[in-house]
Amino acid sequence: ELKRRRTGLAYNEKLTKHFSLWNPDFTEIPKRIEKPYERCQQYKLLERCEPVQSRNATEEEMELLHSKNHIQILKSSITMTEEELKELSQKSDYIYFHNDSYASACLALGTSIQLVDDIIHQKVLNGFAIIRPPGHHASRDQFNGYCYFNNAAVAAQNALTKHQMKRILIVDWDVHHGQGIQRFFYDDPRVLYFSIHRYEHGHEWPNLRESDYDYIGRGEGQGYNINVPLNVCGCTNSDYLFIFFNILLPIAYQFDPELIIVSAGFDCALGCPEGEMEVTPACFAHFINLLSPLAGGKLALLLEGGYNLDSLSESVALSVKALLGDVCPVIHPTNKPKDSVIESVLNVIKVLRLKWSCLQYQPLLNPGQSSIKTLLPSVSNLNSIFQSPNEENYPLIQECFNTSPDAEEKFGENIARLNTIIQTMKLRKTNYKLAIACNENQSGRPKHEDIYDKLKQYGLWNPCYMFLGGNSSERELTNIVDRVFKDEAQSAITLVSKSGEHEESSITDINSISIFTIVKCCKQQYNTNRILIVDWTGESSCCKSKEWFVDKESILYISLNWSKDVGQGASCSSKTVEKNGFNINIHWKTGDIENGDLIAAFYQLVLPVAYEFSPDLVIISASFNQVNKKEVEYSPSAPCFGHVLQLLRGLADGRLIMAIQCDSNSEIISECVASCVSVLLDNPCTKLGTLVPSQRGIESICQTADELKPYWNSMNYREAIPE
Ligand code: X5A
Ligand code: ZN
Repeated sequence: ELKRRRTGLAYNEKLTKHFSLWNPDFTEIPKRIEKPYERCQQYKLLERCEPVQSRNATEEEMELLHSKNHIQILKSSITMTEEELKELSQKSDYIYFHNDSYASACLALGTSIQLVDDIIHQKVLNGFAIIRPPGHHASRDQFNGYCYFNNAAVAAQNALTKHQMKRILIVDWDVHHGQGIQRFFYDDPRVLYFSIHRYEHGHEWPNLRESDYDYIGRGEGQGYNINVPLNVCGCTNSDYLFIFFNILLPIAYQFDPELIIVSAGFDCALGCPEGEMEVTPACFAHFINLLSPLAGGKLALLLEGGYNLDSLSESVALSVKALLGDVCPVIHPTNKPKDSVIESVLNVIKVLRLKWSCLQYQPLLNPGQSSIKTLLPSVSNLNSIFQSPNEENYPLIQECFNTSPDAEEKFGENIARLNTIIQTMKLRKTNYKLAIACNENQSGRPKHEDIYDKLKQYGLWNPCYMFLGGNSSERELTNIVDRVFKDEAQSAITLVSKSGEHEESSITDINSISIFTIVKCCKQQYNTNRILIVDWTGESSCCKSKEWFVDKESILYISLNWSKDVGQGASCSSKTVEKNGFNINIHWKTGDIENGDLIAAFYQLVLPVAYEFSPDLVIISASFNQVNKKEVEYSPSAPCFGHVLQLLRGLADGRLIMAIQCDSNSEIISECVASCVSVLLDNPCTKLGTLVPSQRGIESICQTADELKPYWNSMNYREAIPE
């Protein structure tokens, strides 16, 4: 198999020709692509990416969504005088025309289509188009907000018509609402448009009523348009991740897209004067990491806004790094999302929960009784939601300019913080992706030959580095910890089995001993402050090993065990939540869970709490023995474990140690291990199909979430819900 570079990068100097001849306030300037490209160069990313052929869009492609008249007007600007250009610009909102506008818009659009096509044809896995002018405000017949052709929308439409795609997710994290994209696909269930934008109850540009949460799509497309309005400025990583965990990921996993297009605007990033939000550049890498298990990794980022060149450039470069599969830089521990953001999220859930069964974690808000205040009339019956935006009739909301008195001071603080972040950015680099500790041909030691065979069969054996020997398991484990903390390997896997001997012989299960040894070594040798242990060994160990980990809130222990005996409480007496929220045991109601339940536990519980804890190391204590047990009716599938590993890789700079207990040999265990190894080697996750949690799963997750309320800010929003 030919090894291609996984990430496509599109850039063309010709895209710098178009600019505003007369209005310096129009910050959509050529440097907006030059600087990010330069930053990618500084990070040595260009040579790691596959160049994407930039090209002009054909008329046929433009006409997929734009009218002939619209195209003609733009074309006519090629030969206009400055006076004529000015006059034409006046007819649109936040638009300037330049003799090179048509050329740039054609090239930006064609290049966007090309990148998406290359991804669909698997020339590259994913990619980034560093392009301008942006596109998401343009509609069929409107130039708007620096946008001429709608790059993301036309690329999506092309994927529908030319490649018969059936489900495309468009994530729009530009700080402005991409009303253009919304209008194109408002009736179309094949394109799920998801936008997070500054709204301020309509007082932020483009001041449209249709940008609010109750515009959910129409007819067949009802439920496939999702607006998350941000009604306050200063939204942070915590607010955005809260939206990802509680709305975007559940819906994305249920929608099961074949392709994800991101309208990647970085005007929500810290320091951008347009957005006044505070998402840090590293957080975009996390957004990408969280989306990457979906759609088989087919992810196309198209540049939209972003008007602070430093913050824009850093964000773009870190996004490209994430697409390349590099570890996500550590971000600050998350804290409680803003009340206003909680309110928006609950409002979105309120209008969508009938359509999306994955949104069942919050009790239905009873309109009228809600203690949460909205400036808008509350939605009292679902029929009133179906307002139809059409280009003739958009209710406009007055723009307001009452910037708060300390806004300037705040802006200065943000710029200072941004500079510190950029200057002190630490990027972890390792020689190897994955170290596997295994003992071949040593007497008295377990062999896992069929697992190794499976890895060889899948071509995963050679890319795994460092075959560590060692006679005592303690030495072997210490060795593994060294590899990870000395940055020789990004993550590590060790296969353990019951036959091991250990001084703590009262504890019988070897995985607990291994975890204990790893933790001890981390603390003694590397002064590790916070360790997250995720345990899905099933059977007995969940209740035993955690007893060791009681010290000073430095270990967060989460067990997700789903074997029968644990589920029915036979051998597990532990409470759901103990030790001030640092021992979490999800007790699955009937003892068996499916893919949808495991994934939901991650986006609803594990990830929010883990991002708030912000570990220095993630340890996974796993066993796949229960996967094929006869008495277990349901179980997550092998690829599903790959997904949760990918989600966890965003934490701790990718420092992840996995101890897999392999007592028996079976095809399915080998498959599970191979799936994990594959993901840790940066291969894309396998698609899982549409996922929703089961009713049993929802109950278990809700019960756990409720009990976590007092201890974890990220769970605290559940307080806001009235009975
Ligand atoms: C693409 C984009 C913003 C226009 C802002 C007008 N457009 N205030 O970010
Ligand atoms: Zn924008």
